[in-house]
Amino acid sequence: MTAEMHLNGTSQQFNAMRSAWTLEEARAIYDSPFNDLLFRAQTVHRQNFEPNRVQLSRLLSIKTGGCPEDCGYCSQSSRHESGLKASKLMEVQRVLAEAKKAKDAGATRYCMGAAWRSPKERDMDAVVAMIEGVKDMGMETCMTLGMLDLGQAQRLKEAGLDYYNHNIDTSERYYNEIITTRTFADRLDTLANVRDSGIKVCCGGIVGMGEEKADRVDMLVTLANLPEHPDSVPINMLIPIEGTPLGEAEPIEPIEFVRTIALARIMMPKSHVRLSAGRTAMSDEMQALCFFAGANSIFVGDTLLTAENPGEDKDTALFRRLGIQPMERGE
Ligand code: SAM
Ligand code: DTB
Ligand code: SF4
Repeated sequence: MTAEMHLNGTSQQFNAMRSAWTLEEARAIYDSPFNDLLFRAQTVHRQNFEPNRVQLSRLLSIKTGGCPEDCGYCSQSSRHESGLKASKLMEVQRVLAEAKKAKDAGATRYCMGAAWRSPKERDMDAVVAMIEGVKDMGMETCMTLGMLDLGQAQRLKEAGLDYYNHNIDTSERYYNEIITTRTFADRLDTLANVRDSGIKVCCGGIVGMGEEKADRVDMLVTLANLPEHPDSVPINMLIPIEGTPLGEAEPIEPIEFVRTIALARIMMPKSHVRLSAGRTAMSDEMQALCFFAGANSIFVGDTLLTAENPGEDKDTALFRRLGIQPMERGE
């Protein structure tokens, strides 16, 4: 089906929860005239969400650096010379004190990330206590701890975990250029374990890693064709980190980035599309276009896991200028 036919289609067509997208269809949408693409993405967005509401998530690195994996973009891999100091798993009480600050600043979801290949048995009690503590504060909980087997996913679910973040990062074709220590299939296995345990899936990727347009489209088609659309789809713009293999990567052209957001919105109409890493390098106008293209979630706070984020003052000012309000919990 062509992009034009879609544009002339009924709202039913716009809104359909599809999970059998072809690469050709997706490519035609991605390549359609920018105004048509944005109009369509905004239409889908309005059919499924309050158009002027954006969900706020806060990240905390609960275990930083020293990671055995070799992800080419990451400051936390022990294989790169990024200069980052590795630290042990944070104490539960410290994590909860940080979570309280995030809640007071308006975050509705608290995402805790660890630089692990996968969690070790000895760490599970602490991780469970973190989930329980953050839930007791009334925030949604999210964790990103690397690969999970089904038993681990079930244990996190029993602790009350709402979301698990595990990204496919790029297309299957380009994947081996970026990561060699875990496969694309490993990632899909973890996503299946998370889904089967009843935890909601947060899964997206990174753009601006030297991939081609076809890889961006392919990555989104993989996400949109999962057995269920991920509840959250983080789209990260590469933050080039000195000392990593991608430290000198050419920045992505902003219009291409906005097209990626729009395609995610169109193919996964009910998912929260998160304008994720890389906002410090974006103009206000680029972020505004991303919101218009259907992004409706961001990370708030001065830091992501290890890299910079715009911070509360800048985001409050941007939201005021754009007339955007934070989403309530569960919206
Ligand atoms: N270690 C866990 C894992 O990889 O599964 C969780 C943390 S990892 C840092 C979470 C995600 O952050 C990565 O999959 C990647 O998509 C994103 N990310 C990491 N470094 C980034 C960078 N420099 N720029 C943009 N996104 C990045
Ligand atoms: C995701 O897709 N992006 C977040 C979160 N999931 C864990 C992480 C972004 C990390 C950016 C680089 C850093 O802070 O080191
Ligand atoms: Fe480790 Fe995650 Fe960084 Fe990969 S992205 S090196 S798994 S912390």
